[in-house]
Amino acid sequence: MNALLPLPTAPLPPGAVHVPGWLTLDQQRELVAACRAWAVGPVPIRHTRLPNGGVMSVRTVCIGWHWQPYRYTRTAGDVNGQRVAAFPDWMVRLGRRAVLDAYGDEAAAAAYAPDTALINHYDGQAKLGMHQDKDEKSSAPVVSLSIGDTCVFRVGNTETRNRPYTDIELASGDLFVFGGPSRFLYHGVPRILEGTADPATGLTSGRLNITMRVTGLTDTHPTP
Ligand code: MD3
Ligand code: FE
Repeated sequence: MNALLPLPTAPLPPGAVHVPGWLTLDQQRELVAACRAWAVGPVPIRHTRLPNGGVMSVRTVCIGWHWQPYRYTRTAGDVNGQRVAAFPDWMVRLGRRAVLDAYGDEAAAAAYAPDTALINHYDGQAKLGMHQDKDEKSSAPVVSLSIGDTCVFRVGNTETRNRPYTDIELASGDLFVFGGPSRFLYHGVPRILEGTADPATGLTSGRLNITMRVTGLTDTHPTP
């Protein structure tokens, strides 16, 4: 019975908001150009090394603050020692519009002050295992923007990296905001749907994901 009907998608947890097609093609093109410049330097995009000796399949470049497992610093001691590029004001404004459109809360949007972004590039084989983002000393929302190939995005729970979770697809131009009770959810990217991108974004292959965050750090109170 009903074998030809799609299964209903489980509702997203409170605080998790998906806005498909939020970015225009022009905005995607501008973001691709900005990310392409940041990928060159001052700290080049690279596969992050993990403390266990492994290497992430995703390539990452950071702006504002540099993330390496499991802390933020201003300089990239695990890459070339340079200070990362500044977090631009235009991206703060984009983050505020994202929070406003996701929650309809003008006060929350005005108060949102992202100071770092992790920019991930996935080739067709790259994956991101289930994890929590908890190196930030703030529970402010994370704003995620996707460009290029569609991916399967796994939205988990706050207790374990295993079930229950829901798989959804994130396509080019989609906005996802994780705030409130969803801020410390386990999540991951089990699969890229290779070749699904519209080349008009300027991205020649793979998937680009930008996550804006609030580190909760200051230069007078950095992590040691
Ligand atoms: C939910 N990136 O960079 S974006 C990451 O597609 C990361 O590159 C994935 O997970 C990517 O840490 C997923 C969506 C996302 C990002 C951060 C979150 C979801 C989140 C933080 C808390 C809860
Ligand atoms: Fe994450």
